Amino acid sequence: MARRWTNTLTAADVTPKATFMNRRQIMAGLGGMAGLAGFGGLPGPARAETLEPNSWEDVTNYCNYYEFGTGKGDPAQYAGQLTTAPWSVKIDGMVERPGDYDFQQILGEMTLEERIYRFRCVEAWSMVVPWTGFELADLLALAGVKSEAKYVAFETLYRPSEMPGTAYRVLDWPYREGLRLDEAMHPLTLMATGIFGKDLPNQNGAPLRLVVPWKYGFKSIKSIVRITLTDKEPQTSWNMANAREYGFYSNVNPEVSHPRWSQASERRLGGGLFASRQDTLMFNGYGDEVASLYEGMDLAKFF
Ligand SMILES: Nc1nc2c(c(=O)[nH]1)N[C@H]1C(S)=C(S)[C@@H](COP(=O)(O)O)O[C@H]1N2
Ligand SMILES: [Mo]
Repeated sequence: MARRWTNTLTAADVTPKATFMNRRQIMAGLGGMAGLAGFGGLPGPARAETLEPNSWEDVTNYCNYYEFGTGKGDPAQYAGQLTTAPWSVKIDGMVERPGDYDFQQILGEMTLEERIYRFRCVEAWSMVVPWTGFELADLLALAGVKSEAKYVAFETLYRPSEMPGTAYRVLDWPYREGLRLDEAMHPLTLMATGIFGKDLPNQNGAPLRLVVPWKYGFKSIKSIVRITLTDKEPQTSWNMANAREYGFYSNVNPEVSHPRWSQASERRLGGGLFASRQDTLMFNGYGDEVASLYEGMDLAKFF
């Protein structure tokens, strides 16, 4: 197998271990992990309530991945044909060490953690998923972010031969997403490589996808092949498709309605007939951690 890794990095080029450890210890301290052995730092609402994960069946059968069709069951049915090895991620733009980073080699450089996050989709449903992954900040440190970079743009693989849904122009392929650099560097922002302690199933975005727990689900772009550091706000697929309905920030906000539906409450998936509707929390419950990122911004305007 051809290695596409073009850098000659040593551990010393990556975020120093002491820095990792500090952050890990801080997260663990905040998490107060009583009774949740097996899972690493448990940021956000996990420390205030026991988040009971959804079932494997819910998480892997009720998906959004339009490259395989727009039905919630389509990804589970069609994503199996996607080839995910070898896999490389191009990191380019305003970075010190641009290149094609081999996924397996990235994995070897990263500290893997397990975290339970409440995951919120825009169509007023939510799930709780135990993710495995590493902090996006650590991957960005590998490439070395230049000081002029202000945003991070992401792209999903576009491979029509294995992605039947791309025959339909429901979105402008490849699927694109973006974050402001401070959002990308936030310790809650995860590059997920697994769920329930197993590798990510294709329908959930193998081999690596973003998870930004305080934002609506569509920010969590799947099967990433390119990460570009830039000084301009990146274009995003849903904003390109319908700018009135989907903004760049996409923070979970019960006070700002989607033009076609309220965002004030959500249905927790998997609860069957008696699934409780619950009030949606500002920033999906992660406000203590992330509200400061948006201080002074009008969140009705920057939705
Ligand atoms: N490439 C790509 N990424 C994507 C999507 C998609 O259609 N294509 N859908 C998004 C949406 S709308 C949601 S809600 C989440 C769903 O993630 P899940 O299927 O793992 O729950 O993936 C997001 N990432
Ligand atoms: Mo979504």
